[in-house]
Amino acid sequence: MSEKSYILYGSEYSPFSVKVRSYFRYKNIPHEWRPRTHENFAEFRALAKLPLIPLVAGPKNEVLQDSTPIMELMETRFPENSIRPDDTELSFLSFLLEDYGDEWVNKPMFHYRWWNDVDQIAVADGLAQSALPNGDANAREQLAVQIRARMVPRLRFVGSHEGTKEIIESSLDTLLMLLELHLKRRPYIFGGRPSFADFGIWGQLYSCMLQPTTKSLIIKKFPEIVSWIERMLDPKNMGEWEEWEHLAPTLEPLIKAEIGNLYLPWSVANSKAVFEEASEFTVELPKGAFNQQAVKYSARSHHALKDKLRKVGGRAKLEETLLKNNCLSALVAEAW
Ligand SMILES: N[C@@H](CCC(=O)N[C@@H](CS)C(=O)NCC(=O)O)C(=O)O
Repeated sequence: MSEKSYILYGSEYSPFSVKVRSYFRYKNIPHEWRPRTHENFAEFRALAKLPLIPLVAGPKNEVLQDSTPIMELMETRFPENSIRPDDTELSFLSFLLEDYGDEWVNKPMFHYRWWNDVDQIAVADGLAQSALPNGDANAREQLAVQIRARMVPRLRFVGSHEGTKEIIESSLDTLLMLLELHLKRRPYIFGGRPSFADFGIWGQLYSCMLQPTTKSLIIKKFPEIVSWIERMLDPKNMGEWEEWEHLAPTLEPLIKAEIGNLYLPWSVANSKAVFEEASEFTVELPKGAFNQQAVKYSARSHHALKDKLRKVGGRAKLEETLLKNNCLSALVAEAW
């Protein structure tokens, strides 16, 4: 590894880690992918400000965490093959879809990961195997049991419980159905090149492929998504950004159904709860009430998205698109 390389600590099972790894690959950023293991955990902990992966250790003792800011910073250092569509309005939509991937698609991914026995067992085994690559079978088995017992109760952190199960599962169905149609005509969400949107949504769907229930759902019914998931593992520039007029017929339905009608109403209600220091909140969504504990991180990313929208100059056409797709009010609301 050259001295100018970045070390990327992550896990194959961490959607945010593989998101950054695919980004580094696409941008040809010199890096070493270092799966976090029990053996290197002390080294990771000494660097980490937050106990989270991905973590990027850069030249000159620099430590970076949080996938979106990592990628935004790298865009300034490695401007070639930008992942922001040239058009500022499309660039904003790409951030919106990325944010939806990170903060909402994470729910079905995590829900399916820890809901059914078959998925709990497969993922806990995989996580134990990656944490102890040199351990014996017995140690790995014990670790898998511990991981499963620790993670299943965390379903409530993403709001997954009997009362929300159907909303979460049908949201993934809708995303897959609409994304499948959209990807029939292009290799990436905004045309010939991957954007922030692809990396965000892909990280979560790649994780879904490591879980038996979602893997079989995707493989059975969504061949375009399977190809895109494979393509995004090591993405290449395959052409130009497309015009909104070409993208809109199949991208607007996805934005409206998933972001306008589900994710943003949830996100506003969450931000309001965080603002009011409420520990939990309930929001009425088209398929019923969604109740969960308030998430500070998602409230921060909601504010960051609103800031990004404010910075788009001459955004009349964008605002019209957002309005038409039920997204505008959530992104211009004053307090939250
Ligand atoms: N917003 C953060 C989220 C990072 C995150 O939630 N990472 C999870 C794994 S996907 C994590 O590190 N959880 C604790 C652990 O695995 O020890 C990002 O985009 O990087």
